Amino acid sequence: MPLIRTADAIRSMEIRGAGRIARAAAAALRDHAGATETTVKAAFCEEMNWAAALLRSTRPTAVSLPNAIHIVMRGLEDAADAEDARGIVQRNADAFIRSSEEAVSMIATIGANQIRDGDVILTHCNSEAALACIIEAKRQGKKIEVYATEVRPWNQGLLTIRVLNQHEIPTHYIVDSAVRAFINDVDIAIAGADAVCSDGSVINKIGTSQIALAAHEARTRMIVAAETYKFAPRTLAGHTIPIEERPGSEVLAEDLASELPFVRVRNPVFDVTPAAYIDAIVTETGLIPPSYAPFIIRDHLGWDLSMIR
Ligand code: RI2
Repeated sequence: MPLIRTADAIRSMEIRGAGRIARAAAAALRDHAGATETTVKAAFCEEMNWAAALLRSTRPTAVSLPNAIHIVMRGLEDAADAEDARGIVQRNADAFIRSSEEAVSMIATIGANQIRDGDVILTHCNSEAALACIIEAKRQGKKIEVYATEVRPWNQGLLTIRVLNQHEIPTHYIVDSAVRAFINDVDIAIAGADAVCSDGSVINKIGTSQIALAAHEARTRMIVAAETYKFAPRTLAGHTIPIEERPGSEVLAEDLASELPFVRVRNPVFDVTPAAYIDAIVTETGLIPPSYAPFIIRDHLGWDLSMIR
């Protein structure tokens, strides 16, 4: 898919999910590098930096996106010439896409160990990483049931229940506001992540923090499935992650909204779950307590921490 088309698809959520947008951005950079014909290194780098900035601007919250772009663009400035730079981008992108897919498989194996035979699981939104754990538990022969939320306003829960049904996993489909009513029937809640901050807090689909609160009150385990490239290096320096707010028309039809001039729709897409409400994070490097987040950033993201601005 060409660069501008990929950027539009990420912005409009035609391509969505923190992992999927990261892989789509990496593929777009790789293909753009191939399509950029200049033989002048400086012009090539300028074009790629423009492409990277365009992709970075599409969605502000999922750290997977800037991290993937950073990984793909790494080493570009040190290239001998334009051809060398092109090869660096293409190899980095392919390696990132491969490692991102392998990370989901590792997370599936590690996360499935947290699910016991007979467990009732609650999941929210449509997370490839969280679903991989559930599907692997089923593949291992564990008898499991799932509660899946609807996920207003985009209804990503519909994608989730299709996947669960395809794997013949008995599933209860519930509206978002029914979580507390069912939380005592649940043994473990599993969510994905758009970003993990250095203090171990997790940014994920709006509603995740309410689920974590309900789980905490009911003494139900809450775990998060997140690849290491979803950890946010700049949060080590105290930076916060902007929470995307999408148009009110996604929540309330414009004709109805126009009849209600005193009503303003708020539509934040993500929320922050404090580390205290998360029991563990499943990464491809192992199961970690949220307090281990800074070490993931230091040891697995390849950032020069002294350069963080
Ligand atoms: P994976 C999604 O964001 C959801 O918040 C989901 O939990 C998260 O990305 C992680 O998804 P959106 O794009 O990378 O639906 O695990 O706003 O698939």
